[in-house]
Amino acid sequence: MSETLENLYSETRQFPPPEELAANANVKADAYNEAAADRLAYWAKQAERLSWAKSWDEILDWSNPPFAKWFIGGELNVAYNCVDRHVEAGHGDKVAIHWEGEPGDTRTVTYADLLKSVSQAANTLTELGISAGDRVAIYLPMIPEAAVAMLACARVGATHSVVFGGFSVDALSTRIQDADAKLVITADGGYRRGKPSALKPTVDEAVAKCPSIENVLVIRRTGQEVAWTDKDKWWHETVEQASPEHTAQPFDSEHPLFILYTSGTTGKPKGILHTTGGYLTQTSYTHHAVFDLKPETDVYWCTADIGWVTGHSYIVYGPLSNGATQVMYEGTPDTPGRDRFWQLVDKYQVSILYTAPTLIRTMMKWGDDLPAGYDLSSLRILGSVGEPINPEAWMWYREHIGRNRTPVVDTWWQTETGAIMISPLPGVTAAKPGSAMTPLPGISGDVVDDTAQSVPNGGGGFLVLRDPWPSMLRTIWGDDKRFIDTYWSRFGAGAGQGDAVTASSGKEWVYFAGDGAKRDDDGSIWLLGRVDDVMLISGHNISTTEVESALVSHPSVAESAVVGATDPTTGQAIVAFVIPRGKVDTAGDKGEELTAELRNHVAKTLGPIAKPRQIMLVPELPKTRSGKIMRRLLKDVAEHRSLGDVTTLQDSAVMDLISQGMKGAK
Ligand code: 6R9
Repeated sequence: MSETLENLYSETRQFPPPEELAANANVKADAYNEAAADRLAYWAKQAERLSWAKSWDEILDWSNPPFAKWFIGGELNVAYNCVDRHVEAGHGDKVAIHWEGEPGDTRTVTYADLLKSVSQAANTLTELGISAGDRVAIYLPMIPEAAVAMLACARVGATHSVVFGGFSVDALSTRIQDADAKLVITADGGYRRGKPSALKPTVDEAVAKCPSIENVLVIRRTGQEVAWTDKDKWWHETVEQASPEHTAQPFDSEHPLFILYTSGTTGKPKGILHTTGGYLTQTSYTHHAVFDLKPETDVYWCTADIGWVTGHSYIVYGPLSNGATQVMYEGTPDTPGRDRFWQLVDKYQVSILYTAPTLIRTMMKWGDDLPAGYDLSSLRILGSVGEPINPEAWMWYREHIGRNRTPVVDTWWQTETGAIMISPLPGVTAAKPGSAMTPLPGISGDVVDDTAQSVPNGGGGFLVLRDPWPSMLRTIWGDDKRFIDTYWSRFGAGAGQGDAVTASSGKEWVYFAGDGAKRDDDGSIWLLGRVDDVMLISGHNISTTEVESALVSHPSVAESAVVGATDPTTGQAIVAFVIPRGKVDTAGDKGEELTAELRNHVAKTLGPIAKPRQIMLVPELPKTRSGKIMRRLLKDVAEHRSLGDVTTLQDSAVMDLISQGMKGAK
């Protein structure tokens, strides 16, 4: 990619916060000034929201960049912060988790219940020989024990590595091996799409390839038959029989809390390492600031899976450290019906909803009538994460779910950043549909050109982060060099010098996020997708996001994915895959009429340069378990290649459907 990204899309709608929300917001506009005046003091103040067994001596040690240390000398226990302190403050009876199983069974878990389970699980971990610094793999469905298992690890100082339930034997075993884990916590299975889906057989096969595993703790969820080995122990025969007394020991602020693997498009998965004090400080603070959580009255629901970083930071650590009451749902959004989400919002009177653009666009496809049938008046803040949210999807979310009242916060961050970095503040920002707006107080995000110079307003380029932040990744597990190469060698002090760089080079270290972005005329930041996906059409750098947003702005389109396919005349040409909205008729000639109309619509919205060469109408798009579109597979289809790595695909049947449709096309 050369200096800039073409800036084709313009959006002028803007929505200031409701007055009452603004007046009572947890974080107000002065926070930006306060953080700008003294960034480290600002973070130290946020760290004080937590309970420390020993205070820190120094806020940030950046003497050995890019290896940061935060709150040096401080000691705390993460589980104590997420559970015990709320019980000690008299909130033991408060609901922590309203859990809803897919078949409709429910459990209500209070903070006192959570304390009991986490303490019991911590005692069992100790009995099984797990001590501080050991690694534990967690492979579970969305049941309360998933949070309990993570917190129990944190409580005894073990480093957890959560793997999406449903990932393959290969994915699970390579992650266990890379982290050299001693224990797996799993379940017989979980419910997905109306039926039990087994997990234990995958664990059995994986463990057979992983000699480091000494024990497997198995939760009974579905009651399916399971094979049994002498490493296996039932959770209900161990944890649930263990003593509920356990005193949490504090750990060093830089003690490893978890490893979470990100797949990326090439190479082996990267084990992103997060530590204790800085991570909890920023997840807790951002959850408080971005969702304006009022723990006494709000009911919060993040629809992510715990296998995704969003589940770590915004189901477990952020919300629980803030004493939130939240909803946790086991299953898929279309079981038993496509109204399940709205039924749950209505039933639990959810006030803060945090979900992904993929789900919002799916809901658009399913039609406006479904949410219209429910009382969604409890909602006061809506959040989005995972991909750029197209302006039309943002508008639909605000209108049909937020009933035109609620702020929408589009939150940009990554597994690597650990917590939200760029987002509106719901009581401060006049948000624009499709923009993540501005870095949070204490965060320095920037959009730069090839030479790491900030682009002017109206320009596009690469998203970077300039100063270390508390919840930043500390390294890639076992691979410091890859950590430097991947994130720190594109720009700034680390550029082109490999690991020979020293702090004395005088240049600033710049974190390369791998995302394209632009700054609009007011300076607001718009994310434009992964730089690997940027298309080069007749010498113009065009982002996939802008073309997709143009397509989604057409009333017949629910969702779209575009890729640049090799083309003899233009270098690359735009090929678009489009899912029509629910009621759109695409039978016979109607389909061709629609694609012709859509090609013209894009040309009219963005200019002729962005007109797709070809548009395919498809029933589904290939997505990861966290809902990100896998454009690389669509590119393989568009260029008539056999498919690359499909191990992280959510539903493998989708690619067959798309490839078949492609064969039928010219
Ligand atoms: C939290 C999470 C990180 C990548 C990131 C970017 C994309 C996430 C976004 C967004 C535009 C947003 N991304 N949030 N793009 N707007 N609000 O998703 O972590 O799974 O590691 O993915 O997701 O491309 O670089 P992770």
